[in-house]
Amino acid sequence: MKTLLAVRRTLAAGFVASVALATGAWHMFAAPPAAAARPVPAVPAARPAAASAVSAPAPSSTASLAVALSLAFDAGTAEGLGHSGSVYLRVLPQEDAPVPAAPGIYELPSPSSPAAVAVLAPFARKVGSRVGGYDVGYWPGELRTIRSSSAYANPNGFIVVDAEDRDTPVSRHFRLGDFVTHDRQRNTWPKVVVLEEALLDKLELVLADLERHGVKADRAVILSGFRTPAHNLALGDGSGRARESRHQYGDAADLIIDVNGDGRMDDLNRDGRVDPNDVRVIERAVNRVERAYPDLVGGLGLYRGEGPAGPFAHIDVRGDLARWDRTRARPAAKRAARGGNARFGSCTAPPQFAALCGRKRG
Ligand SMILES: [Ca+2]
Ligand SMILES: [Ca+2]
Ligand SMILES: [Zn+2]
Repeated sequence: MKTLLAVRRTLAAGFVASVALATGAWHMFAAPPAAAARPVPAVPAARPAAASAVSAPAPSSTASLAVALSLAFDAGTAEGLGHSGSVYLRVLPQEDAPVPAAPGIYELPSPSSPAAVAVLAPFARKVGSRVGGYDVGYWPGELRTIRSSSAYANPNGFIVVDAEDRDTPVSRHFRLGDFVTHDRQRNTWPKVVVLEEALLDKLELVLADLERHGVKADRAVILSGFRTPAHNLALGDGSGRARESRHQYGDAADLIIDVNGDGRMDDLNRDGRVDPNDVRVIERAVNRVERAYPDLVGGLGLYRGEGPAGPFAHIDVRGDLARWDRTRARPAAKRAARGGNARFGSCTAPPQFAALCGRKRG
């Protein structure tokens, strides 16, 4: 369990390190191989300055680690990453880090929006069903229960999330804690999360699109983000396809728009009722976003919602267009008997979406 502990380092400001020293908490900042045992100097935020700094021969101090990771974040603008410019988290496989860096969340200095780099713990850190002390189960690719396809390959690594990392902003509207699995290991830290930047980008684009179309969408609630295979299997999803759920791959989220903060989907179409027609407002936004950004194409599921949150939408970025509708009350068994989705080439959708499948690009 110790192997994954204490990987959070806040490199943004020297004073944080100073406070850590003053309070004797420096050990919390697990020393990477070459970390200097000194307060971390403030790191220049400007990317042009960082460019020259990183070409220096020895990227061995904690400061140059921060500089190098700032480069890895490189938004190119003062805003965040992605088409939306609203993604604040760079997910970085450990082998792609510009300098040796321990897995963890590195918050970076940023002149405007928040910025953080998550250096992944390699998938090989998983031993049996566990990563450290956290039980995740087995991915379909490990069990070979699924056709081999890159979309269903095992994740290449894990974001290690300690309790205090939950508040790290990952995009304009979401924090890292929104995506952790809601399972029985409530007090087990660190947890691991799989989360794709493209999902965050798509969610932000959908919210922005809704706002542009006059729908208040400044607050969304993720009902379910990443799900460990163990938790996913325990839940099932009523469609018999739980084993393949994109939630295990960090590119799916179930969400509601909840600007009024009552924990229930808002009346998005303003007809005085909260019902599946409100999820269809999200559906239209997702369709527009996918037309504008074909690289973010993926699944959209509409759910009637039996819980207190009411109807909700599943959105993912699996790479193939998929659509399904669970807004009509129908027992799962009957639903299965009727066949549900049909396949159109590599596209899976109810028959009424066949035209959309035909429009699929890239
Ligand atoms: Ca609400
Ligand atoms: Ca409504
Ligand atoms: Zn879902």
